Amino acid sequence: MGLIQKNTVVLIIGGNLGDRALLIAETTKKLIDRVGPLDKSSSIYETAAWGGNSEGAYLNQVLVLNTSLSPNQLLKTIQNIENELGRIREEKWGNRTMDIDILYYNDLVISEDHLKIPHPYLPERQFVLIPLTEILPDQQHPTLKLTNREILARCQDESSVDIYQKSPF
Ligand code: PH2
Ligand code: MG
Ligand code: MG
Repeated sequence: MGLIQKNTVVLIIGGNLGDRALLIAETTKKLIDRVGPLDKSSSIYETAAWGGNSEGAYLNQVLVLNTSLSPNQLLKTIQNIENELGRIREEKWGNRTMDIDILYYNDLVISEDHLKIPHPYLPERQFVLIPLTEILPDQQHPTLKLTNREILARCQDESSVDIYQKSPF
């Protein structure tokens, strides 16, 4: 790739159907191929389903990648990967093989119907904040003006989040 990959994106990946660990590994491979090089990755966590419509526990991981894709190109790319990995879009917050969500894109703030960055539920979800704080404790949220560690300290969510596989880094 000859392009300069100057943007930093933070993603959360995960699912609660199928071979969850294999799907995490395949997703990471596809993201590195199509989005850009991996800068950091959290441990993989087993997390209780958050929200109403899903049941079995998820595996979740937070990844930091460098990219030359714009936010909309990134969104399109992650939707393609979700579809390739068997994602069937059913009800909101339902069971899924793979969901890839954008948590941050540099310090950008985007509030469009189809794309909101930072992720609007980030402050309410331990399954996001625990892996995020593991790798980026001091990064500041561009609108809350709190670090990830501070957001986690204020989070009321008590759903279980346990290490499944420690980060090799
Ligand atoms: N994703 C959801 C809804 N609930 N719960 C956990 N533990 N992990 C997820 O990734 C998740 C969820 C919708 O995006
Ligand atoms: Mg999601
Ligand atoms: Mg999603």
